[in-house]
Amino acid sequence: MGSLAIFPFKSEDIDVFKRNISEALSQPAVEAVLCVGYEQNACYDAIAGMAEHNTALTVILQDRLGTKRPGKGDGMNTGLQYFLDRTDHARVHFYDSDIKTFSREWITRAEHAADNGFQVVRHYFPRASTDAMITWNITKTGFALLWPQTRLPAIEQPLGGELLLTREVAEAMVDDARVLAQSDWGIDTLYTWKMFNHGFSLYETYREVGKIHKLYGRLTDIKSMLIECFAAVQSLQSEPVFNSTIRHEVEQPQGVPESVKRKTAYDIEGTLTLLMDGWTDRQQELLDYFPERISLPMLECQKRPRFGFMNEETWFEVYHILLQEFRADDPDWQE
Ligand code: GDX
Ligand code: MN
Repeated sequence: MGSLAIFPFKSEDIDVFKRNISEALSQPAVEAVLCVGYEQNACYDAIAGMAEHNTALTVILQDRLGTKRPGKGDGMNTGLQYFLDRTDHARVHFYDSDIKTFSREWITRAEHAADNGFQVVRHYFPRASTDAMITWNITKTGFALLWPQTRLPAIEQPLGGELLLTREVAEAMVDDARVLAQSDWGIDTLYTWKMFNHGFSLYETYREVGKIHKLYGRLTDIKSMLIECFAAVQSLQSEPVFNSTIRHEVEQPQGVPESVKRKTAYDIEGTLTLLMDGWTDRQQELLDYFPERISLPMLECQKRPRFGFMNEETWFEVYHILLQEFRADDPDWQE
């Protein structure tokens, strides 16, 4: 019995990562920690070195399971398969390895909710005002627009990598070919959607310390995440949702720490020029899919960056069009 804690990782700050592993190992419900690496790099070697001195810690490389870009999805699914095939733990936790505010308390709170009968526990947290833009603009928006009658859009953190699953939930995930195929950043969207559609009960804990983690430079750094998360929503759009509701409890948000209030999550000045640069003829033609009150200000971006016109209503309209027309593998659409 007991729990397995999994950290997917690529290349992270080794001190932060090691501290997180130690926190997880020190939590009484955790019997083992599994780190799933993208490749054998310096970070992998450092964690493998730590594992030599600790029998409860295992480090492996991710398998090629999916059909999309090999990314975090292959990492998480490799972890789930290990959990099911190689252990008999009752519960599995996932945590990002770069969280500076992580502690064993996160695990304790999730375990407590699972003790109360919840099958899935997700953590949500106060975010810097410019952080979690993909959560807000892509995933929550997509769920709200496609399944407004359900509780899917009410899930506070549908994209978070911090969650607990009981064994039956893990089994349902790897039994679904679409989930296994989603090897890229779209994995979190697929997990959330699938868990909801299966009717698994969900508890969301509020982590007041916030998720302080590695930040981005220009928004180009999350270009692939943006596209892959949108494409994941798009791939689900004609799927029926069987449940309008599930057992779902959400902790009330408490305070927001000063450190989170003051943080800027990316380089805004560096990002603005992206609106101006590199327009091709074809990209200009693709604007014909949109009404003029959208296409004209977008065209003007070549002379000066504009974005004030993109209010909530306009984004709603754009999102609808993108669901129909966007081609995730087309470089002009990506830009
Ligand atoms: N094994 C493996 N393979 N791990 C990966 C890979 C990969 O290809 N890519 C990233 N990771 C690890 C990474 O080392 C970290 O531990 C975690 O996955 C998340 O990656 P990070 O670069 O920190 O992404 P970010 O932007 O923090 O995104 C995470 O948080 C988002 C959020 O907070 O909303 C990630 O879990 C997203 O899915 C989530 O939406
Ligand atoms: Mn991160």
